Amino acid sequence: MKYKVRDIGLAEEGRKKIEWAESRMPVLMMLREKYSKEKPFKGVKIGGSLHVTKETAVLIKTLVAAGAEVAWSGCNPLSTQDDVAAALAEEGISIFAWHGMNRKEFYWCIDRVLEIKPDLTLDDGADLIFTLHNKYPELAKNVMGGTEETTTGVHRLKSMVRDGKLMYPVIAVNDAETKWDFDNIYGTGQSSLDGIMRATSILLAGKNFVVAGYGHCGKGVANRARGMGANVIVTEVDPIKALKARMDGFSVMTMDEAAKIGDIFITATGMKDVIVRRHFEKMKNGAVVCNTGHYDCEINIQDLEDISASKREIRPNNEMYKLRDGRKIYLLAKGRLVNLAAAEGHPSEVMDMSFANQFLSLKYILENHKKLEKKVYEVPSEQDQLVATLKLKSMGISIDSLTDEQRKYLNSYNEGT
Ligand code: ARJ
Repeated sequence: MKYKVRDIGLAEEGRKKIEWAESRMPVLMMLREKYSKEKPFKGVKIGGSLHVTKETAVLIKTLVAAGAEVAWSGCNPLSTQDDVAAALAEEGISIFAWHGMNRKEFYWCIDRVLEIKPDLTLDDGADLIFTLHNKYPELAKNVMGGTEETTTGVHRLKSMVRDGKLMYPVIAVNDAETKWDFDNIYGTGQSSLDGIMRATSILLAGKNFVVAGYGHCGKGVANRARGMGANVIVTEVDPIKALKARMDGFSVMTMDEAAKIGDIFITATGMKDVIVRRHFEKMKNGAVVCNTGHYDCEINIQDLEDISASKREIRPNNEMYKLRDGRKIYLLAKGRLVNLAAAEGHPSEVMDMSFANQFLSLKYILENHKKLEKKVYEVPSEQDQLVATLKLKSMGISIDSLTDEQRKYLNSYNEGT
């Protein structure tokens, strides 16, 4: 089976979305221009599991232009853009992804990707790597290496390394400065609000906007929500992050306190059970609850179901839960990451850098895998510098450079006060 998508007839719409993304991903297009000639991935099979969006399509097309054979599945049952998947299928990409798949179908798609016996893997959330290791260990032995897109996936892989389970080297693309300091902050900030506004169409100004988690993603969401005029409240378990949130001017309190006053709740922690039954029981009538973390474990939906008399979809990606006491709580995107399930994910401009890091990290593994160990690596620092330099160039921005004298000073210790 070459591909399985929702409707191949959506391909034309998908092609237009991809064309739009290509116009806003100049760094990846520069890499495509350069490497479509050199074809470093000629004869190389790449298995990918990453949200099927217009931006991911630009990455896939760039890998194929550079010579790779690619097979792909989504990395979340609700994040696939069906028209983009159709466009990729029509271009001959082996893609297995559609919006609204169930868990069984999700892993069926990953199994199809692994049928190409990949030389390199590309993951977002480590579900493909984990399946490869657990279900097809004989395949994992032949993989040169892989990459991981997101914080949650990197944590999962480092746990595998700790237990001696990782069978090949993986580069943590998430930890590239030109990924987390832009994608996680500005991307998650804007796209999460985008998802909330598409699913609710509510005014953010003046609302009590509760952000659980003040890591890179939570910080981005809190700042963008403040920019829209919301009264932002942060909850945390880490005293340093909580202090940072307070010094950044946000109210900080426990979720038990925030539950009583919040109008909109978003989780960005990577942790399970952040919003549970006792919080729902305190919430105001009409509260909106959503998540922007990678997995759908942060909001305990079973707890919400247990105290509800009924539920029905009131708007796309927006379910109205009617509680037994008459209050209504609105759950967005079934608790899955709201930015990709109810909107289109981060804007192309930040994914440009994240995916340039994906491309260059895969190329680095291809060229260096023989000397890499079975552990999680940072991206090479010169790669981070290169991605930032190319991005600035695409923006028409020039910066200063150190003189020889300054370089000497940088490495000296003789000159003091
Ligand atoms: C593809 C996206 C997009 C998008 O880089 C982000 C991250 O860390 C993942 C967590 O699952 C999602 C990923 N991401 C955000 N926006 N991937 N296309 N437009």
